[in-house]
Amino acid sequence: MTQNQQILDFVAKYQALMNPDKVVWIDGSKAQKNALTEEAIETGEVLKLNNKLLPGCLYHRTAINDVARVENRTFICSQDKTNAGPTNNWMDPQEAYAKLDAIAKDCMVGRTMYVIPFSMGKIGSPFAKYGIELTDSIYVVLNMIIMTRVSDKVLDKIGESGTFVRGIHSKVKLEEANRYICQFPEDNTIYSLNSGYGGNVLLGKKCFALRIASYQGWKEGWMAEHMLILGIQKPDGDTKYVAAAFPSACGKTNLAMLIPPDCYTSKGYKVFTVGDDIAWIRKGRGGKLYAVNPENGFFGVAPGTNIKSNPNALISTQKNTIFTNVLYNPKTNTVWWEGLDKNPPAEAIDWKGNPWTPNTVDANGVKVKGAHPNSRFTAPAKNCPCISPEFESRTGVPLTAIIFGGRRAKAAPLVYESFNWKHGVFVGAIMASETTAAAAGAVGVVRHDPMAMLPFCGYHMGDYFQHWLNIGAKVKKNAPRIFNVNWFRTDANGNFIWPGYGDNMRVLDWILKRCENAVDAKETAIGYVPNSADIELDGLDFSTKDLETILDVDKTTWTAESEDIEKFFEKFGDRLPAELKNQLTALKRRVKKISN
Ligand code: OXD
Ligand code: MN
Repeated sequence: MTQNQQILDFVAKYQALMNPDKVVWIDGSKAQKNALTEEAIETGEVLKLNNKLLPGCLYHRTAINDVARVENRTFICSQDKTNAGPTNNWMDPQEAYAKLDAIAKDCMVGRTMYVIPFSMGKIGSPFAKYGIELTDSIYVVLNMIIMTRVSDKVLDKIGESGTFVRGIHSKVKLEEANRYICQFPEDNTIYSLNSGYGGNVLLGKKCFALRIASYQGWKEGWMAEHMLILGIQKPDGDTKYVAAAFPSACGKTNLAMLIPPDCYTSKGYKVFTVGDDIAWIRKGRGGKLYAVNPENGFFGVAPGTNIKSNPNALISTQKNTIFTNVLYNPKTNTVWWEGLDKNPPAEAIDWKGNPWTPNTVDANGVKVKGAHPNSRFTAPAKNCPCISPEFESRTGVPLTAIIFGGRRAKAAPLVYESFNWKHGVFVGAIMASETTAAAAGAVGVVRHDPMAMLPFCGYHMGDYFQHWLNIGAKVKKNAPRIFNVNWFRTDANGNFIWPGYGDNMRVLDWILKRCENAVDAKETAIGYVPNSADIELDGLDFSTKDLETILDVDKTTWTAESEDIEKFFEKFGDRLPAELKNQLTALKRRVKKISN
């Protein structure tokens, strides 16, 4: 397959350690993919779904102890502990390699080792970065073929540059106690053992395109971010691009694929999806920031996805898609999940493989979910009806705005704009959000999640903040404007106040108008907040008064918030940029002046 000695040495080293019966090089061809699919169907690793209703679609269940990213078992293995920073788990690289090698020894006996050459970003484009993942899972191979650009051409490209990210994955025995997701940023290496869940094992995604790439970007002067990218085409045909960072399972896929309300579509507005999870951003033509989506598919959360909430995502999953941990309907040989529709199958098999009916309850009488809350679809990006014509762009799309957003029942207003780039970096750094099922652990707990990168930043987060400030200084007046949104404010009964989904277009519209200096705003302690009359409410049963309740900036809440930020910032010690300390002091001063 290749004469590149570095690649051959890498494969040989882990072949010798893990001792597979066979080594298969993945070439990206249809014929090989089909043969592997047939093999996985035969062994039961995947199930072929109804070819009429879901052509080319497969179903898979992971082990029940292995359904989400495991942040407490994820490590940044930098030579110097302080370089991993206070927000990452750290392991000494020598110790980590020794520990992982011991676990991996002979783990592929009786198995095949697949060698996957893949590209993050369009092969040969200025943004592209290459990797090789070794794995003993056909499920991983089939997912990687959807999520990245898998091709033997990558081997030639690596030959030219000589550098690639080394990914080693084995299911080993799927033991929780020996599950490790280790990143070695200084070695361009990822080592993932004892898991079969996407976020831990599709090494191109979180491990490479965020953890390793954020480190590469820091060293090379660009950024790898946990952001969707979308384009809004206005009636005059001009398209503006926006990137938005939200923590996992907070609606990035829904926002990326939104369908605007009638009052916009009737005027000719259209939304195009460039990416739903990861953006690589760098300075380009005209001194502006440009973004690409380095992925080739969507690894989306299934529950809650339906023909109303996100028709584009649902349509994307109707062919050549892999469903993981959703409910299986044996009668129709199809799948179902909570929130798909109001017609669950009368008898089915739940995500754990147990018989299920809509009335199944557990020992405590609580209804059993058919699909795991973090069940997923892996769908090719090209299936998406609103995929952007710029999806394959080699140079990316110019960013007009960057949006940060968390899931906050209180505190953050529906939308506000930062005063400038430096303040915008502060706004990103103080992001907090309620935890979701995308990561193992408690759900609904508010935690600080700067720029939605808490689980994904491959180096010291204080240095990461400084990197953001440096990038702003590089693009100066051409910097995108920075905003914060919160779709998740709740009323006294815990119900969401803002309708969200397609109606978020109304907020994006305000954001674009701000970027064009076409609308005024109220200067508040935390930033510029819309005048309620400037958010389009046409066609919505939502009064200006309702809007005001979610645009308020409350003194007591923000006083508590500032104290909490201060505590969080203390973690970073002297690696917290002075600029952010000054921003906090200024925020506190402004909050004090809020009149009740
Ligand atoms: C994801 C995640 O899968 O953030 O995108 O967990
Ligand atoms: Mn994500």
